[in-house]
Amino acid sequence: MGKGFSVAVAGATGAVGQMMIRVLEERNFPVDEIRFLASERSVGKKLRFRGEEIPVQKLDHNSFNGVDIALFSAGGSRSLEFAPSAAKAGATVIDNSSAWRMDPDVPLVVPEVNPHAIKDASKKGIIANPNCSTIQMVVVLKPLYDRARINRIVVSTYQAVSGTGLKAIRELEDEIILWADRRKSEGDNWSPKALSGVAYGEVKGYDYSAYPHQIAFNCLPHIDVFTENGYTKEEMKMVNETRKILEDPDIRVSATCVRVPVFYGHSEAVNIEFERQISVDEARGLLEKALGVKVIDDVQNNLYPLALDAEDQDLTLVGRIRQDISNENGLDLWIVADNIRKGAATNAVQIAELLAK
Ligand code: NAP
Ligand code: 12T
Repeated sequence: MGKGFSVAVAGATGAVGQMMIRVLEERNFPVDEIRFLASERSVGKKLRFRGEEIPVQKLDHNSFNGVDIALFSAGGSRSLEFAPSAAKAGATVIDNSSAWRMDPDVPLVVPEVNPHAIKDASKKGIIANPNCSTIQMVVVLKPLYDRARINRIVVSTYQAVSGTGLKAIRELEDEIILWADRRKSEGDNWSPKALSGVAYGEVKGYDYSAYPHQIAFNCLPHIDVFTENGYTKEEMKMVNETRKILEDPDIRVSATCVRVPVFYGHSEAVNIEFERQISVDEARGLLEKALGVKVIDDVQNNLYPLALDAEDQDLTLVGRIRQDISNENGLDLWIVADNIRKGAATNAVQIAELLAK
């Protein structure tokens, strides 16, 4: 072997896996050998890496002999089943699912925030990548937390369909096309409500649906499954992961996670109550210097972070930085990032870069 690593990508054919492959190429990660793993359905497919066609293999317990770094994004149940095998074979797993994130022996890492946490990677051979919505929020919160501590966060998210995977991206596209086709064929008889109440599967003639309701022209306050306390799992990930990454179990967090008809880029309205007062100017100054953050905050010129501007780049955008008029220790922010890049693939490859050092 040369100076590089043997890397496996589990879930290589998916939305996140495909982006992991691109980010490994873009960042010139030192790869000597790469293995692409997915389900049986993908065996026979080939994926390109640095101009070379590489066949996809079926993910199984013997996939990891000789692998140094295994990037997992094949869903939580695959992570639970196969990450320990990868670790046993000597690989360090960087897992994108929620399966291992809250395990006390598994570091939960955002390289701009808590790179030191990877020191515990050897405990289980697994490092967890946080949830996309958590990553972009803590990248922005960290420099503010270091200055003024945080008592409480109230966050509402506006999450893109790409977070659910390739099937959901296609579903939003299909619903929009169906809407446009009907608009054309029905002319003035058209009502924009015409799609609502119609089971999407019935209209399409087949039944697959990524969501329990139409997502086009809609907002669904429902991401992942509901839990006993009335919050969804996605909302509780924001609570628990934020505390773990900032290493402060006392931060209070309340989240409402909403799916919106956007393809790429999660947006978040975040209200923060600090322990000490922090001015807007001070916060802006800290964020302008923060790693991985770009301040876009010029409302006179209609400039604020937008999902379409976050798409396909790695910075977390923050704007609408303002004093909370209801709380002297409060600030309000609008935070946007590409959920598939910084929210998943880029963060995972950055963790691999920490390991490589
Ligand atoms: P996706 O587009 O649906 O892709 C799923 C991938 O998993 C595909 O490569 C698929 O292979 C593979 N897979 C599914 N079942 C499998 C099986 N039984 N054995 C082996 N491989 C299997 O989904 P995605 O958006 O890329 O997300 C993948 C996972 O990443 C999610 O489940 C989630 O855990 C995680 N994720 C994390 C974040 C984050 O917040 N950090 C964001 C998004 C996703 P085939 O093509 O062969 O079916
Ligand atoms: N259900 O990594 O649907 O825990 O957008 C990320 C995204 C789970 C995760 C989503 C999800 C995760 C979603």
